[in-house]
Amino acid sequence: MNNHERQARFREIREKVEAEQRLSLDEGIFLYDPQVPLQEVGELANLVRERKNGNVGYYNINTHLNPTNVCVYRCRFCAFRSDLRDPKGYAMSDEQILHRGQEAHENGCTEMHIVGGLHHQRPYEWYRHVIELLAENYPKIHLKAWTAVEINWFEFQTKKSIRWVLEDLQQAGLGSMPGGGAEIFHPEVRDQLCEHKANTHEWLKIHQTAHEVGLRTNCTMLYGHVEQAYHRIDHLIRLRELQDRTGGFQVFIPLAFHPENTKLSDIKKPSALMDLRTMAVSRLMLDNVQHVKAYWIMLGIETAQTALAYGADDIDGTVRHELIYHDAGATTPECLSVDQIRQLIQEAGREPVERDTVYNRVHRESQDLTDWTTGEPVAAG
Ligand code: V47
Ligand code: SF4
Repeated sequence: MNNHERQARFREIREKVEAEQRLSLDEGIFLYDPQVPLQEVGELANLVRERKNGNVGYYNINTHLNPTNVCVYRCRFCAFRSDLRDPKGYAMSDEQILHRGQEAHENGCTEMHIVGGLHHQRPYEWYRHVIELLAENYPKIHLKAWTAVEINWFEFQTKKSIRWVLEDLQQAGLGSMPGGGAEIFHPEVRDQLCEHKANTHEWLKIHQTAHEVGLRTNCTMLYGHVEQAYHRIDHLIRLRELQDRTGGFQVFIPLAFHPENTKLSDIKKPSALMDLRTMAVSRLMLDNVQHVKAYWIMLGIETAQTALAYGADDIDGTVRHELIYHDAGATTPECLSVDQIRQLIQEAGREPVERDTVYNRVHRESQDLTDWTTGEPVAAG
């Protein structure tokens, strides 16, 4: 395709986006062509972002909890997991888990993001207990927990249906599900990364069932390893098709591969240009998902700020105790204070808005962070 043809093709795509028409697989792949100026793809994504979410830049006050890193699987991109007998391996006690809950409460967190490994010796009841323990002691903190990979493991452990597992976890206090474990759906890639864990059909079926039982969920895509543009767009279209049926995805999070300490450590981390293009193309393809998140821990602060002009409207949270990206070489800080996160959104020209996990605005009495259970001032971040 020569330059003239490329410009004509882009004009057609622009007209479709302006008319709120859906982009095709071929059009998505075209937008990944490095000859198509990133700036122009970004501007188009920004149009959609502002149409859907105005000038708002969302963040939340949250913390992470990884109750165990011991995992029966060995995904080739994972630096977090540990073998059962490895000194790095751990499984938290109730006291340690409650301590994290208390810390989250004192820091004004509205959310705990809880995921981990699939421990060889911990039964389903232990994973359920983690939720119940926190829900009983900290009932106002929303528990966004267990990826579809974990739910699939619980199904295997309990020999019950997906619906049974999800409803049982809801009863224990589960509030919603994070988007991990999606990786790349296309078998040409998935089979190279993580052939043993929940497959594409199972991942999608679990999210569909979660939506049916009233749980909102998030969705992700792991990019920048062995996949091609075709696989990324195929992945986005599979998410878009499920969203057409259920409407239960609230946010999409593109996840940039971090190679350090993984079995794919010879691959280079994706560039900021790739990060921004993926953000923008995702915003353009996923016309039926309300939010796109630039997860600052994974992107780095500067790229996450820039992403707020390339389709993203959310930067995730203050975060604390993140392991998955830091084990894989992320150099971002361990957490940000509320002031810092608000400032970085403002610097990007957006209006910082605190949200809860399901995107309700959180109204606090003043911007000084107060503990929402007691009204007392708390130290943020
Ligand atoms: O499923 C693991 C990915 C996911 C690496 O729902 C890696 O709000 C890059 O899903 N390099 C877990 N990625 C994280 C996740 C997530 C994060 C933030 C917010 C939300 C949300 C979800 O992280 C895994 C996998 O896809 N991952 N190792 C790595 N080395
Ligand atoms: Fe286990 Fe999850 Fe790591 Fe895969 S990505 S090895 S399932 S902890």
